[in-house]
Amino acid sequence: MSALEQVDPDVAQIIRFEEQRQQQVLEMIPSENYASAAVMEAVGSVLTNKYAEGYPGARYYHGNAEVDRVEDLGRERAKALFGMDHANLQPHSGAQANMAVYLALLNFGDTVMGLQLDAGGHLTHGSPVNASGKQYNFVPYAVDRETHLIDYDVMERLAKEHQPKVIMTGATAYPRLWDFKRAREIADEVGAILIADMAHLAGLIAGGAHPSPAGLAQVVTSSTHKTLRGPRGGMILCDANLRRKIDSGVFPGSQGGPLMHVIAGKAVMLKEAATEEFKQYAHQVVANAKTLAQVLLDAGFTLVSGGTDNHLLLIDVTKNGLTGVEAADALEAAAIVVNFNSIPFDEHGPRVGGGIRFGTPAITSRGMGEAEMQQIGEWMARVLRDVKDSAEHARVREEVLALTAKFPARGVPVR
Ligand code: DSN
Repeated sequence: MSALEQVDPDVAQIIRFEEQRQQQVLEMIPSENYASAAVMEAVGSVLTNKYAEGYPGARYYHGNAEVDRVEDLGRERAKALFGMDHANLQPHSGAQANMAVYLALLNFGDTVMGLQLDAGGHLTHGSPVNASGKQYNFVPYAVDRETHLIDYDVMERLAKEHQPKVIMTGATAYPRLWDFKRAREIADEVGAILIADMAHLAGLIAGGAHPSPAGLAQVVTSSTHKTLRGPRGGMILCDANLRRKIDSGVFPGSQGGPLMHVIAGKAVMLKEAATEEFKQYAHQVVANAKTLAQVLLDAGFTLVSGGTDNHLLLIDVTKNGLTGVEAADALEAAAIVVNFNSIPFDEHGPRVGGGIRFGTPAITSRGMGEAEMQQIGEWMARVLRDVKDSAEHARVREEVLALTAKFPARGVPVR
C-alpha cells in the first residue's frame, strides 16, 4: 500500500480514477498533454520543502546550494533551446508570467495591444474581466471576418493610432502561423516592445515545427505544460537588456517563494525538449492536426480559418445547429474530450461558445499517427451528426476505448 493510500484513501482513489480516465479517453483539449514520469518524479520530490525567494546566488534564505544548481541548469537549458539571452523559470503559470511582464514594462493605465478574446486571445491579453484589462488600457486587434487570419495591416493602423507601449502576440485559440517578423516591424514603427506569448506553441517552436519569435520578440512568455509537455507552470525569456526588469516583475513584483520542485520538473522537460525524439513529436503533432482537419472538412464541417497550421482546430458548430457546449458534451460521452470555445465574431457568450476547440498534442504523445487521425475524425463526425443519439455515442465510446488501450498514455501509471 502506498503512503498516500495509507494516509488518505479518498484522495488516493480520486487520483487512481483520474489515471484511468486519462488512459481511457482521447484527450484532445489542445492545451493539455502528458508529462513524462521523469518530470513527475522531479515535481514530486523533496524540493517542495525549500524556500528560495530570490534568484540563484542572491537568495533571501540559506541552504540553497542544490536548488540554485537546478534553477541555473533549467535557465541555461531554456536559453539554449529557445535562443534567447535570459530565462526566468519562476512564474507559477503562463498567466502569472504575462502579469509579471506587464508589471515590469508598464505603468498602470498604459496602452497595450492584444488579440481579442473571441479571435483567440487569452484572458491576460486584456479581457475586461481580467486584471490585465482592468489595470492597463488594452486595444484589441482581431482577425479578418472572412479568412479568420490576423490582419497585420489593421494591427499596424491601430498601433499608429493608439501608440501602445507593448504589443502582445500569441493566442489560445488561433490555428494559423504567427508572423512575428511583421509584428516586430509594426512594434518598431511605434516604439513598442513586442511580446510573444508562445504558451500554445512552445513545443512546436522548440521542435522546429513553428517559426520562432527569438530575435524578433524582446520578451517571450509561456506556460510549460501544453505542447512543451512539462509540469504545470510558466516561464519568461527576454533580451539581455530587459533581464533585471523582468526578474523583478516576477520576484519581488508579483510572486514570493518559487516552486523549486516545479522548476526542477521544468529543467527535466527542457532536456527532453532538446532531443531528436521531441522534434519528431512536434512535427507529428502538426501532421496529425492537418490530417484531422482534412477528414473533418471532407465530412462537411466548417473549420475556423478553413484548417490549421499548428496543433489545434476549431469547428464552427453553429453551422451544424449546435452550441459549443452541446457538441463538447456529446463528444465527452463518446470519450473524446474537447472544450467548447468562442469563435471569431461569436454571438454566444464564452460560457456556451459557438465552437469546439481541440488538438493533437496529447494523442500524438501517446504515439498516434495519421491512421488514427482518420479514425478519430470519423468518430467525431458520427457523434456530432446527432448530439442526442446516446446509443451511437456509447458505440463510439467502446471503439475509442479499444483504440486507447493500444496506446499507453505517457507517464500515466498502469495499475
Ligand atoms: N486555459 C489555457 C488554454 O486552455 O488554452 C490558456 O491559459
